[in-house]
Amino acid sequence: MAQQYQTLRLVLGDQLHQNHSWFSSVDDTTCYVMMEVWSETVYVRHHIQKVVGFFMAMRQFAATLQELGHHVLYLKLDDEDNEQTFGENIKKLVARHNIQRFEYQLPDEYRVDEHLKQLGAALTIPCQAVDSEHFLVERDFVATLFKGKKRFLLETFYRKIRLRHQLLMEADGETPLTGQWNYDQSNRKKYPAQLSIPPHLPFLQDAREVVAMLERLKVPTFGNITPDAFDCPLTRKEALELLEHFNRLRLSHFGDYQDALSERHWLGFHSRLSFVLNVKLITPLEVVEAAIEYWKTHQNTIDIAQVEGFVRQIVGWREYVRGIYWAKMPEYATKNYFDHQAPLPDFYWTGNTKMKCVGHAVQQSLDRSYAHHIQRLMITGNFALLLGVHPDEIDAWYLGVYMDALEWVEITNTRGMSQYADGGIVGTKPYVSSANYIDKMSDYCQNCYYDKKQKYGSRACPFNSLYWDFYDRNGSKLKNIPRINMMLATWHKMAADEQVKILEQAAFYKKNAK
Ligand code: FAD
Ligand code: DLZ
Ligand code: SF4
Repeated sequence: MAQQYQTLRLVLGDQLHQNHSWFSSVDDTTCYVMMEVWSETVYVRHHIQKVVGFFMAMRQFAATLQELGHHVLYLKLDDEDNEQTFGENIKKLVARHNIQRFEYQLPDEYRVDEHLKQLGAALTIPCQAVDSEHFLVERDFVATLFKGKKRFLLETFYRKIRLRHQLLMEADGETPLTGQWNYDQSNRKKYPAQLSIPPHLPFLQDAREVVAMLERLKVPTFGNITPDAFDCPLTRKEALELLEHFNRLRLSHFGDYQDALSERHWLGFHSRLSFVLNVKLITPLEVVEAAIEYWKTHQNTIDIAQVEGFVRQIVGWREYVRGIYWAKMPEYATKNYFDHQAPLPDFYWTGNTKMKCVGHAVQQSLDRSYAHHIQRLMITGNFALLLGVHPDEIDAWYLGVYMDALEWVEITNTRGMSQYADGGIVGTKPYVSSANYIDKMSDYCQNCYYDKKQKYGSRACPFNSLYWDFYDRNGSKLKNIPRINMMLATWHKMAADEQVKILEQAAFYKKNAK
């Protein structure tokens, strides 16, 4: 007979939170279950590194819980006994182990939340959802804060969090350190040619077993992996090492070069903490507190703009987009403000394009399952928006390609910030640019097949004509956005024959982007 437990607790693949109160004591009547399931693996086509990263981190977490004395059931994707959905596996385990009570931590994704609510209703035993004890504010904090408002301003939210958790505040508890809340304006530098960027901290893992399993089961994935040297932090110890490395070597220039792009650097001064944060191996509060602590003891070499920029990303943007997700789902996933309908070009899946900037960002994404924020926003996102790609196709790509992609943070950044498909809930304006901005922030244009200065002609940079085409076709939907008005006026003042040439060139690229 199978072992009997009173309580069954589900731990999802992005709930690897060792310091959760669930694990504070060992209880022989409680069993934890973790499962690799087909339903989560194929709901979107994932990069192979994402699936491997999740499964390996889950397996290590299960082993850690066992070492701590907890009872853990772990279902691998190829276990014969695996019913391949959370719900069916739970039902089977409840019956087999004579479970009297089922508990789960609130999931971060709407899809899974609905699935578990339905499961709870179908079970005949008591079912309880508890907090995941990871985020700084509750799921509905943003919705409550902005009740009745059309715009959800990040800055309002960010200041509330700084005050609530007393982060970078003066002793009076009300004034931000130095009197200034935000140093966004100073985070706009391009990499100087001579700047030396520290090497990244690799975490080379032997992923051969999991890769072989995925191949054997013919799990549909894309992207590249080196199975015996898969580079990804997978444990809490590794997450803490990555954080220490970031504070020591990257924090000093984080803000300065946050928006910089280069063919020579894939990481720059970014942290690469998003995966370990999103699977909860580390908490946002411990990350920002460690960065602030480091800065306090190194104020002679690190200025406040660097640490404030970092804190804003984590306790500002990250928490804020989660709040928007829960305030606006499920309707959010259908938003298409510009009614864009074009398909995503093939080169998003292959990297095969003559555009140096797009090619670099896509190839890096295929090789590393990682791109930093400005690559996602101002290169791949910008180009898809200019081209008028349907947000569903763009979301599927972003959700699949990045290790850190979970819908709550992916869709709000993609459909919201990047594509403005929500009509301005997350972003105050669409993030579009011509070659001018890309050239200002990068070294891409100097080695590109296309000419950054040309708007039309056989070598004209596609960003240029598509940029003006975007204003032309969406003028009526853009005219009330203050910072966009100026560009609309410039477009309308342009000579008619110039406009025709630009629009013809854009029409060509819309059919033949390469
Ligand atoms: P760093 O630059 O070192 O920043 C530190 C941390 O701040 C990140 O680890 C992340 O946790 C947080 N952060 C920074 N910017 C954001 C943001 N806009 N929203 C939420 N958190 C932020 N982030 C994800 O975690 N998952 C996604 O699926 C995701 N999809 C994105 C899609 C698009 C189109 C865009 C424009 C951005 C997306 N982001 C996403 C946000 C951001 O690009 C990544 O968090 C960041 O690039 C991860 O790299 P890093 O850890 O080196 O970040
Ligand atoms: C991303 C992912 C993948 C690929 N596979 C699994 C899985 O098999 N089992 C699991 O528990 N979690 C997986 N995850 C992470 C989930 O998508 C995530 O835990 C939920 O969507 C909740 O956000
Ligand atoms: Fe990108 Fe255009 Fe610059 Fe080429 S010229 S790198 S396509 S912006």
